[in-house]
Amino acid sequence: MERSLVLIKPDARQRGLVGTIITRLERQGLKMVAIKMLHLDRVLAQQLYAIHRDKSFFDDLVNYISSTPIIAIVFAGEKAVEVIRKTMGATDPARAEAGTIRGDFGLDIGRNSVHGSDSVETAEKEVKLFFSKDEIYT
Ligand code: DAT
Ligand code: MG
Repeated sequence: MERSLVLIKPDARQRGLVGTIITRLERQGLKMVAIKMLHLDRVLAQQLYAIHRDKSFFDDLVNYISSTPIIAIVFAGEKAVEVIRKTMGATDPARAEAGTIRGDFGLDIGRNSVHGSDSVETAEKEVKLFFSKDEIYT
């Protein structure tokens, strides 16, 4: 079964959107197999976003995701990575379609409410960054 990491970012957690976002993902048939709330340290934030190291927005991104606690979730299901990316919508909420999480709740390209792994390979790496084996249920 495919797995993927979802993060509910500070803007969404602060506005009380955790339940709504989880519900939208569960409605797609995805099963939650791990969940925790955590305040990311900068080292983990930099690892998560290592691919963006050279981008102009990297520091803002790391500062933002480690600013206040977030919710980390592992979802499992058929084509979980793709289903989550579709349910999230485009990176920039201004371009994300209505009915997607980012389209409906995202504030701007930085504060876009959710993170979802972008490929099956990335997903496995990201799941391991956030969860130990015994924290994930089958
Ligand atoms: P996604 O989160 O859709 O996978 P990404 O991997 O390209 O998008 O970028 C990671 C995060 O970085 C994204 O959720 C928000 C931020 N970001 C991306 N492009 C940005 C930009 N041009 N300016 C500011 N922040 C940006
Ligand atoms: Mg990405």
